[in-house]
Amino acid sequence: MSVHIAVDLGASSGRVMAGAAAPGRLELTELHRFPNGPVPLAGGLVTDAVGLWQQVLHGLRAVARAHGDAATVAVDTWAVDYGLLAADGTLLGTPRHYRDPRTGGVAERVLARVPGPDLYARNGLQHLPFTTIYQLLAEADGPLLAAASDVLLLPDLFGFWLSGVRGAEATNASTTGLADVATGRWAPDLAELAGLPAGVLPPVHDPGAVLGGLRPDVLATTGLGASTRLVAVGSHDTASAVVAVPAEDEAFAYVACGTWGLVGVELERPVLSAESFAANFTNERGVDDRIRYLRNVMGLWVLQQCVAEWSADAPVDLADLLAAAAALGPGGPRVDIDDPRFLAPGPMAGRVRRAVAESGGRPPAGPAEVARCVLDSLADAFARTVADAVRLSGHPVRVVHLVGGGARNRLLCQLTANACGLPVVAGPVEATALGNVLVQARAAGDLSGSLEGLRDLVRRTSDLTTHQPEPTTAGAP
Ligand code: LFR
Repeated sequence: MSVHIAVDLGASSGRVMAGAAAPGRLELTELHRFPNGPVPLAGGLVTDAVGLWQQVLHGLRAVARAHGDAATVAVDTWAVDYGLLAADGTLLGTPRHYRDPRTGGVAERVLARVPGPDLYARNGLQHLPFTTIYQLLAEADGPLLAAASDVLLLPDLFGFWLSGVRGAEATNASTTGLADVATGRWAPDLAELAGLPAGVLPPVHDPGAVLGGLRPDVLATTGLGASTRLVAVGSHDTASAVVAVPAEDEAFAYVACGTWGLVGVELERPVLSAESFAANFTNERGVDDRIRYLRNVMGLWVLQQCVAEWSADAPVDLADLLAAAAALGPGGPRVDIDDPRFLAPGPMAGRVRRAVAESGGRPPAGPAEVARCVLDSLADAFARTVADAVRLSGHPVRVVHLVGGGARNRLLCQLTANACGLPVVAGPVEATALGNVLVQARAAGDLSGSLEGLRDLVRRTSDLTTHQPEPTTAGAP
């Protein structure tokens, strides 16, 4: 079987995986993993893109050593962030991180000019303060945008460094606020709204496109062969994760849970109703032109930040922490986990305690109580969002698939099953890298057919755990 390299850069860690797929077989081996996160710099938050690139090269060398060569390589990362390129390919500045405070108040400026419902009709997106269109407006206050010849979304920036190709992959383009929800292509009126110089958005291509060979310098430093091709996959990590949801049929909801929890259903067509706008649901583009109808829930970020804070005093054993949180039982305090106060990095446990106190509850005391409060709140938000997705789309659901790193957290999976009143199938943990590999393998001709066939393969080859709702605590379906 030929080797397909998945470069998967997540919010808290990146990895380079070697995958292979054929009818009835799907394999994935991790060759390199490295930490990632927003880097505080000069009062802002940035992504260390060059540091990540160095790690990617390290991973590619490991693949070449282990396998001799690879047929294809593809990159996925989180959405909305970008780098600016000069005409000669120089990276201008350091890509800002979407949690950077520079977007404060920017969305409001846009919405004063274009009513929210009109914007929703054009780009189909939920309101998030850090969507690319708002980041670019903030960018225009600085010196770099005027000097840029291309705005490249992060996976496309890594693709450029790998191959020299300047393009925009469609699933990630759909998260920018600059793409037409009806066509998935750039909308000139939205680019104008963002004040973008003409021509800085590169041509959009679909997942599955074979983009070209690797640069000679990349071949020389990694040991990969001249026949290795860069392929476009669902370069938005969530799009790749949804490809690898091990669903048996279409009656499923998904929770792609890592640093974020992306909760929704897959549809053939966008939902642009007034109710959908009011509920802040998004219509992001999936692989094979499916619609990822979902909402961002804060995800494991809040717990990750709490653990980072507690670890400064003494190392925290996550398994012990979760066991202590599980032992506390149900009925504890809850917060609105989507409260914007939880968005920025920093000491989080105090924010959780204050949020509980403000709503009249008894603030959680030690780490176990805080963790339990965060996970109960998260499970409630997941359940509310699944119910909203079903109600707003009319798409029936019999099961919830929880994929990504959150699938390792048995307490979260069980609480989600209880809150949803539906079975939760947990796994695969590496759904994003699997979805990345599957689309490469299909582009290379190792697999064929629809997403349903790819999902069937994931179901038959992955370790999955089903959590049934517990009868004593199950919520209304
Ligand atoms: C998940 C994710 C979400 C996106 C957020 C910010 O990793 O890609 O889908 O809304 O990160 O880019």
